[in-house]
Amino acid sequence: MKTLYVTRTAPNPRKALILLASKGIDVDDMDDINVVDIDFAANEQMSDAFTQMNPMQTVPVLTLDDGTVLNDSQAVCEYLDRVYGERSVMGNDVVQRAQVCSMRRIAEFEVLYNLMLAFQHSHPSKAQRVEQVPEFVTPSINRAIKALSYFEKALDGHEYLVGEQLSFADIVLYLGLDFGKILKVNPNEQGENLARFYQMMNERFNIKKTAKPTKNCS
Ligand SMILES: N[C@@H](CCC(=O)N[C@@H](CS)C(=O)NCC(=O)O)C(=O)O
Repeated sequence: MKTLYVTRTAPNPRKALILLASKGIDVDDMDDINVVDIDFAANEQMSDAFTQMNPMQTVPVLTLDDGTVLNDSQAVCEYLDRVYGERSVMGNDVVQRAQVCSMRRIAEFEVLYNLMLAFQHSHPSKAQRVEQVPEFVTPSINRAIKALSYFEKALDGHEYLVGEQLSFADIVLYLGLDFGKILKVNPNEQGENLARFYQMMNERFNIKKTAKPTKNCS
């Protein structure tokens, strides 16, 4: 049995959950993947057992039947994309794959990661994890907002970032926009194309859609 370790509210594990959802797969209904929810509030990612498996103390992690440990969201998503579902969200041909890769990396490094850094340098819950530099917060948020203007233009006249179908680049951009809300970056105020894109993606992939199923007590 494979095991997928996630925290369902955090952007990097959400990539894996949304990727599967975009293929019509409910992670909690998979026959060969067991899902383990890691509680950040209880610092479960710092436990000895988890640290032994992933010394980076981050989620997502996917462990395979032969004991292989994939401890990075890109690796986990590449694996899930190839093994499950019919259509790849990483691109259907060589050029599309390259385009998805390019858009995904810009969304990741310029938008999502700058916002994550701003969060890590400002939120009390992360004080244990990083040496917080408050001066870093505003420039990081501003850098993310500046990069969003690139995507506002890219989405002009287009539903998705690459081609006519949803790709992994869209998923990462959506997660950047959604995470920005924590830092008071309103996804609906970054341009009309981004607002439309955010609403479309949020309808399909908001946090509730991939939430932990509640136990049936009957
Ligand atoms: N490069 C890693 C980064 C993963 C990462 O930073 N995950 C965050 C959640 S989005 C985490 O696990 N943080 C643990 C913590 O803040 O203690 C990846 O993309 O998988």
